[in-house]
Amino acid sequence: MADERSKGQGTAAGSPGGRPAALPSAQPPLETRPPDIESVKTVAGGMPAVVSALQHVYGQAGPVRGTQLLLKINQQDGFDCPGCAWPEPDGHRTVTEFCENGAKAVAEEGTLARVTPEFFRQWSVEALSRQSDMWLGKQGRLTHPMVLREGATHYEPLSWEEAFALVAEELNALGSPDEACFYTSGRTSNEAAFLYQLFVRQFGTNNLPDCADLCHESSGAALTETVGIGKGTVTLEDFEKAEAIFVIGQNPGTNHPRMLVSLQEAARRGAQIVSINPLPETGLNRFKHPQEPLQLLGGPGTAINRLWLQVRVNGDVALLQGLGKALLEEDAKFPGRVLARDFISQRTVGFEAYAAALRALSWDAVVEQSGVPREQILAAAEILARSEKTIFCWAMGLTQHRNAVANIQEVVNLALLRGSVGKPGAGLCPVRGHSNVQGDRTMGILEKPSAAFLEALEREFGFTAPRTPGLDTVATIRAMHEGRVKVLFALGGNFLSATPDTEFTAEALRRTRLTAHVSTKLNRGHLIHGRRALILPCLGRTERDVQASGAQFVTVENSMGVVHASRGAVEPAAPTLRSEPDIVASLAQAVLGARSQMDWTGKVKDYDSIRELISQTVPGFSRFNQRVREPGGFYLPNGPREGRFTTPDGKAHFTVHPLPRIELEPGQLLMMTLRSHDQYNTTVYGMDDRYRGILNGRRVVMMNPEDIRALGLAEGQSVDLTSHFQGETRVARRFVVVPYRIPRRCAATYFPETNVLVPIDSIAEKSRTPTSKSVVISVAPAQELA
Ligand SMILES: Nc1nc2c(c(=O)[nH]1)N[C@H]1C(S)=C(S)[C@@H](COP(=O)(O)OP(=O)(O)OC[C@H]3O[C@@H](n4cnc5c(=O)[nH]c(N)nc54)[C@H](O)[C@@H]3O)O[C@H]1N2
Ligand SMILES: Nc1nc2c(c(=O)[nH]1)N[C@H]1C(S)=C(S)[C@@H](COP(=O)(O)OP(=O)(O)OC[C@H]3O[C@@H](n4cnc5c(=O)[nH]c(N)nc54)[C@H](O)[C@@H]3O)O[C@H]1N2
Ligand SMILES: [Mo]
Repeated sequence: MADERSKGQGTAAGSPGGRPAALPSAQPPLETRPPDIESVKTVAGGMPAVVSALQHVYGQAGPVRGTQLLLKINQQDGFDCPGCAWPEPDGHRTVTEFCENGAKAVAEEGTLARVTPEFFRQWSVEALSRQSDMWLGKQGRLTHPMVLREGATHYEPLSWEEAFALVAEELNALGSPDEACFYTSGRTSNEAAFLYQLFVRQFGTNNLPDCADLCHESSGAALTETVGIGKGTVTLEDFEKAEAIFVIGQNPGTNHPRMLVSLQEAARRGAQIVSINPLPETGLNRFKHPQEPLQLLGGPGTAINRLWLQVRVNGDVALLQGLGKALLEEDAKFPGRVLARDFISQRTVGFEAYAAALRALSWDAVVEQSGVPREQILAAAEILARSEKTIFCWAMGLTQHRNAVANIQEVVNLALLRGSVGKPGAGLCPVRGHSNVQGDRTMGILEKPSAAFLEALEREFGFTAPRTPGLDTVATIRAMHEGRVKVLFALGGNFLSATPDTEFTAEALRRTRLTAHVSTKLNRGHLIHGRRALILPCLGRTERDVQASGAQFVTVENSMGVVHASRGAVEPAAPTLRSEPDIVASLAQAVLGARSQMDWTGKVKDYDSIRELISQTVPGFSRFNQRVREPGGFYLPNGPREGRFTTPDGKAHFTVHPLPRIELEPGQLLMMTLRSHDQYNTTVYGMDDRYRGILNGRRVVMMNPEDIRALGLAEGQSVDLTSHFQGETRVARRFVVVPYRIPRRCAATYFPETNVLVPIDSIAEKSRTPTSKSVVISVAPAQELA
C-alpha cells in the first residue's frame, strides 16, 4: 500500500483544467522549497498574536465585515467562536472574548472570496487536487449546490431541489438503510444535529460516525466506565480555585489559547501548573495576555509552568502509575496524610487491586518506559500531594494511542487517590476540540445509542427506531472499502483528510455510489468521490440565519457542559446558502416523504419548535427555550460534578492497566501527528508554526538531534517516512529533517500530511480511535520520485 502520489505530484502551480485524465490526488502536493527554521519561542500571545489575528481578519473579511465579526465573537448576543470548545466566562466578558486562533477561524469563514459555479467550470476536480490544502481553502466560501455526475471531470451547479432528490434517489435505492453512513463534524449546532440523527434513525440506521471517533472518544469511554459520565466534571470557576493544574498531552497555546487566560490567572494566584508533554510547548511556558496593555508593551509575560515532565511519546501510563506509586509510598510514611482515605473507602471501588499493582511495579520500569527521571516524578507527586484541589486537563496527546483509554483511566486513578472529583476547584477536564462536538453527542449523534434514548425518540415521534448498533468512523471506512456501505453523507468536516490511512480511505470513498458533503469551504474531501458527488453549501456560525418566523439563533454545548445560544452577526456569504437545520429537514422530507409523520420543513420556520422537540426527548433540556435565553445559558446535569458517580453501582472505579509495550526495532521512531499554529484540523490557515519556529513549510519531521546523528541523517535533509504495522508498510515522501527538543526515539509531524502513514487497523482498545499519536516509522534519505 505504498504512496501513490508520484504519479503527478509537485505541480505547485497546477493549471486549470489542463491535465490528462488521472485520478484526483488524495494527498496534498509536495512542497517545492524547504521551510525556514528559527528558534522555539519562549512566550506565547503578546503583540505577535494580536498582529496575526488582525491580519487574518482584515486581510480576508475586509474592514466592515471584519469589524462586525470581531465585535460579536463569544458575546452573549453574538455567535459562539467556531475555533474551539473552551467555555466563555459565565458573568462578565471583555469586549474581545477571543484569541488569535479564534480570530483566524472567524476570518476563514468571513472571507470575501467565493467559490462559484464559474470557478468549478474552470477547474477540473483533478486539477484542483494538485493544489495544496491551504490553496483550496483560500479560494473562499462555497456558494451553490454542485454535482459531479458519473464520469464527469467537473462539478456543475444544480438546484437545491434536484440535490435533495438525488440523495433521496440513492438512499431509497439501497438494499438496506445500513448501506448508508451519515458523518458529522463537531461544528454542527444542537438543532441541526438533533434533526439529523432523528432523520437517520427514521431512515432506519444507527450509522452515525462523527469526528469524536477520531478525537475524544477515548475520554468518553474511559470516563463512562470509571465515573459514569463521558464528559468532564469541572467548570471554569473551578480554575479560579484550583491549587494545582495538570495539563497532559495538550497544546493550549495553539489549540485553546483562551485556556491560557485561566492558566495565567491561576499561576498568578500561586497555583502550581504541571505539564506532561514530549514537547516544550510555548503556551505552557510563558504567556502575555493580548488584552493586557502593559504585557503587550514589553512585559515579560506570566510564567505558566511550575514543572514540565518531558514524557516519551506514549509513556504516560508509566508516568501516571509512577505518580500513583509515589503517592502510595508517601502515604505509607505518613499514614492518612496523602490518600483521601474516607473518599476512597466510601465513594470508590477497586483501590486494593490498584494499590497492589503499583506496589508490584518497579521504579526502573516506570523511569524506563516514561523517559522521566524519578526525581521529577517525585517532584510532581509532591505537588499533587500538597494540593487539596487539583484539576487534570488533557487532549489528543492522551486519546490517540492504542492504550488511550488506559491513559485516561490512569488520570482518573490519580484524581481518586486524592479525592479530587466532585469538589470545588478540582476534577477531570478533557478539553474538547470542535466547538460543538460535545453537544452533537448529547443530541444523539452516536452509533451506539442507549435503549432509553431510542425509546424516548419512539415515544415522541411514533416510529420504530433501529436497534442494530451502527458503524463508527473507522468501521465506516472499512465497510465502504468492502462495498457494504454505498453512500456517505457528511454534515461538515473533511472525512477524507481527517481520517487515517489516506490512500485506503480514498479507495473506500471511490467505491461508493454517492459522496455528499454539507460544507462551508472547499476541501480535499470534495475531490475524492464516489460514482456521483454533491457539495451542499451552508451558512456558517457567524452568519445571520433568517427563516419564515424571522432571525434565528442556534445552540451549542461547550467543553464544560454549558448550553448557550449562538446568533450569527453578518450577512450570509451568498443568498443561495441554506442553514444546516434547513438542509437536514429538506433532505429528510425528500427521503422519507410519507414514511415520516413529521412536518420536517415546518419545524425549520422557527428553531424554537426544534428545541421544543429536544426538550421532550433529551435529558437535561426541560424548559430549553426559556433557559437558553438566560444570559450565558445553562449547565447540563453532571452527576460526578454534583458528587454522585453515575456508574451502575454509584461508585467511582479504580482500574488496573498493564504497562503498554512500545516495541521499536533498531532505527524506528514513534511518531505523533500534531497541529501547527496555523491550521484548524484539515484547514490550513498559513504555513507558519510560529511558536515552534518552523516557518513556510509543513512537510517536516521533528527529531532528536542524537537520533538524527545515529541514523546518519542531517539537519535539513530531505527524507521519506515509512510506517510499520503488522508487516505492512506505508510511505510518505519528501519531509525535511528538523532537529527539535523531543525525547529520543520519538518524532513529530503535522496532520493531515502524514495521515497516509496511520494504519486503518491501528486503533485504540475500547474507543477504536485511530492511533494518530503512536505511529511506528523509519526515516530514510528521500528516493528519487518515479
Ligand atoms: N487553532 C486550532 N485550534 C484547535 C484545533 C486546531 O486544529 N487549530 N483543533 C481543535 C480540535 S478538533 C481538537 S481535538 C483540539 C486538539 O488540541 P491538542 O490536543 O492540543 O492538539 P494536538 O496538536 O493534537 O496536540 C497534542 C499535544 O499532545 C502532545 N502529545 C503527543 N503525544 C503525546 C503523548 O504520548 N503523551 C503526552 N503526554 N503528550 C503527547 C503533543 O506534543 C501536543 O502538545 O484543538 C481544537 N482547537
Ligand atoms: N493524524 C491525525 N489525524 C487527525 C487528528 C490528529 O491529531 N492527527 N485529529 C483528529 C481530530 S481531534 C478531529 S476532531 C478530526 C477533525 O475532523 P473533521 O471535523 O472532519 O475535519 P475539519 O478539518 O475540522 O473539517 C473542516 C471542514 O469543515 C467544513 N466546515 C467548517 N465549518 C462548517 C460549518 O459550520 N458547517 C459545515 N457543514 N461545514 C463546516 C469546511 O468545509 C471545512 O473544510 O480530525 C482528526 N484527525
Ligand atoms: Mo478534535
